[in-house]
Amino acid sequence: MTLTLLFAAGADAYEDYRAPLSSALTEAGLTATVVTDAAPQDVDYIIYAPSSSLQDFTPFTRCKAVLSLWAGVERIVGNATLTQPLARMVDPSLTQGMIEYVTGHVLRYHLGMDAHITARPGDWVAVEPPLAHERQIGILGLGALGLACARTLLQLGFQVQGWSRAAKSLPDITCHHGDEGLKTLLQSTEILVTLLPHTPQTENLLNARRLAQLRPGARLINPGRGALIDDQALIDALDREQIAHATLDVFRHEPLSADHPFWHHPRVTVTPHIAATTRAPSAARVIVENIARMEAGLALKHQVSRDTGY
Ligand code: NDP
Ligand code: OXD
Repeated sequence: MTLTLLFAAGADAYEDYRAPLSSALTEAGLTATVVTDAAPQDVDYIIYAPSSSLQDFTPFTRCKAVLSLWAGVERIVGNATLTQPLARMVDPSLTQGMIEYVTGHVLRYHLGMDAHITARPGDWVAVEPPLAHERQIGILGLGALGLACARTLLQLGFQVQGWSRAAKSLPDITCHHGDEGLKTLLQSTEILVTLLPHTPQTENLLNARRLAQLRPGARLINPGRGALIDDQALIDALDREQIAHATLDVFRHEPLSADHPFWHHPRVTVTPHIAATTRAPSAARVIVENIARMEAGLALKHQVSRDTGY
């Protein structure tokens, strides 16, 4: 049987994905046509991105699953017309990208690199950075990305604490959960990394009260989602130097408008949602593997829970 895969993730992305999907389908021994337009009742699987114009899933009566090219699914998970199973993206290249982004910015803070990059002639200020084992890193979110970053930072010698919804026990990582656990983590963290999904429970998680719990002079790296942090509370905390610096990759509204205070704040680095991108060659294999699993009667990998929203 020939499957019909509707690529509903935008025309530009389609050009990137056409060849990798075709190779992955051949490798998996699946016969399928990948189209950007089809009669909804003929579609077996939908490949999706939040930028898609497809918002009403009701007519896709035969569709067995919707496969997101994005890890974050906050813009689709609450769609009431989506009754099909939804899988989010977990992909080795995406994970590697996030490891590199987080490690790079942690090391920048850890080594105090900015002071040397911006030093003026004669600024001979020799501040010895601590070694990694003297530095406390806190990671909010211990999922596919948070845990991968935690493990890499551990390998570099950092002390790593993490926070998740469910209680966890992980080798060498001090694990916390719940409100008290979050407070404990924040109070001892020098560099905080936020890798949580945006859900009703995580929205504005880092509000004024919680930012004030951070160790004074802490640094913040947010490649998770903009809505995890109360923007004004962060600016206030930076102004008071409760937080020494923030590196922000994600924002409530993207692209971040040129007049947003984050662009202009001397202690904020803005990166334009580039922490980790889904790359077609590896993501196509992930998508096809999931289709093959469903066709073989196996459970979808990385299925999103409608209860938790991630
Ligand atoms: P996962 O679903 O694998 O992990 C999410 C983690 O967050 C889990 O550890 C989960 O806890 C924890 N969590 C969720 N809700 C809560 C809560 N209410 N309280 C405490 N912990 C909570 O996601 P990924 O690691 O794959 O991705 C994380 C996020 O990173 C994405 O949702 C997306 O927003 C962002 N992202 C950003 C990119 C960028 O380029 N900037 C690229 C890709 C992703 P538990 O383990 O108990 O379930
Ligand atoms: C994602 C992202 O969720 O790029 O995949 O932010």
